Amino acid sequence: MGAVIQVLAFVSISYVWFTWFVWKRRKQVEPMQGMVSGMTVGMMVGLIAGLLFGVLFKGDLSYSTMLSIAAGAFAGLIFGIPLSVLTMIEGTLSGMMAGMMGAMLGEMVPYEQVEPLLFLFVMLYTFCIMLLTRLVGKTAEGSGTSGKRIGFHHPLAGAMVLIGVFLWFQSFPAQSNSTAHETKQSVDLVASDFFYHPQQIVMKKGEEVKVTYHNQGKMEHVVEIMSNGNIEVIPNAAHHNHSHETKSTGELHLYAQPGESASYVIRARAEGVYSFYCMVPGHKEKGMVGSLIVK
Ligand SMILES: [Cu+2]
Repeated sequence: MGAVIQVLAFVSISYVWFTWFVWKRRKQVEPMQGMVSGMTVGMMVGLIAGLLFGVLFKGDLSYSTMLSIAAGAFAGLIFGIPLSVLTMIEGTLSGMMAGMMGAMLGEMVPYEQVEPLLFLFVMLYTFCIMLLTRLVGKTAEGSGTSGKRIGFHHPLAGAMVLIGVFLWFQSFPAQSNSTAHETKQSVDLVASDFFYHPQQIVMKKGEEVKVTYHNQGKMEHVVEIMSNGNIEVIPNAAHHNHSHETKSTGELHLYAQPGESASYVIRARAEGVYSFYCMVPGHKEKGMVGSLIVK
């Protein structure tokens, strides 16, 4: 979630900066510029916050919508206060509407499409802020009160900022919904009535191994490794749901209904030969045993 915090920080800081920038020039800003700025700020903040909240609180659309509406409305309102009542109204309403839409987007868009969408919004936001800064700055300058040339006068400066945002987005870790850390080896263990295939699993001491157990039998089967505490399950590394996957319940215990699979990532602390077997009464005796060799 580091990326989310970075984006929120970037949006907040540039929002505060732009609000301050306009506030300092509130006497010279043309009403139309103020209105459009308020609308833009409310809308972009609402949209970006909405998208993020929609993703963060996926499944609870009313909650993410409330938060996003509040964020957008707040941004638009605060921005408008030094300018005019109309700007306040415009900013607040734009923020509310965009927050609502952003939250819906976050709720609906699949995870892998969130980042490109977020990138698009942040680029648009950055571009709008730069453009408005330039317009407001120019007007203020023209009226002569504020002689300082702040803003993006040189077209290259604007391009640099946009390239910066682009590069910054490239630095985000690629979103992956699968295992959090790299698993070196993976083993498929098939169970049927009444045997395991393979009957022997070989792994290296200290190495993480993802064991995926497929129950291809007509009955429920279990894989239980007798490790004497020498094998540990790496938490959160496994059981990410493919549609038919059930979670492992016990420590070294994988359970799956007929036709389903389950997986976990394990690591052995000590060399040795350990056995695994099916805990369903009678199955071990019928041949559901195997060995796990740790070298
Ligand atoms: Cu069994």
